[in-house]
Amino acid sequence: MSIETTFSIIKPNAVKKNAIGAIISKFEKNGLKVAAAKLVRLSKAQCEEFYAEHKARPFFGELVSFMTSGPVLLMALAGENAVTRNREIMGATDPKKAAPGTIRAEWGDNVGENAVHGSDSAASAERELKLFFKSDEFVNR
Ligand code: FUP
Repeated sequence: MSIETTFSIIKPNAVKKNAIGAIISKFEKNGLKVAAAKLVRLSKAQCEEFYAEHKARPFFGELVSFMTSGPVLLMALAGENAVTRNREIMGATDPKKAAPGTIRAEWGDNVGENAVHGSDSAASAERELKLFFKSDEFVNR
């Protein structure tokens, strides 16, 4: 067991549903703490860089347009095995396949508008956190 920090986004559809509090509560009840957070509207360039690995996928354009369609909450989440734990709390990418009680089962609309993003590995978490947060924006608590 080790304390990790992972990167999370509450996506535009979940922000529109006014579910920020309920989603953060889910993280907190499951052992993760918010270590940094900001509510922003991402630019097209920021989204394209963030999702660069999906550039060739057929859904890339739609993904970028969805992620820039409204404000998102960017967060650093800290806790034991935070990367894996966050993925468990989020549920499967496709909300229809997400286990009951997971965030995507509750607030996801479809495979694209799936309420939250979470880093898929420690290396991704490091890259993604660096894209959006400066080192002095993290709080140890
Ligand atoms: P995840 O790591 O669970 O977010 O899933 P992926 O890395 O496979 O996908 C990244 C994002 O691409 C998803 F959050 C939503 C989008 N996506 C689609 O829009 N359609 C798909 O068929 C697969 C993914």
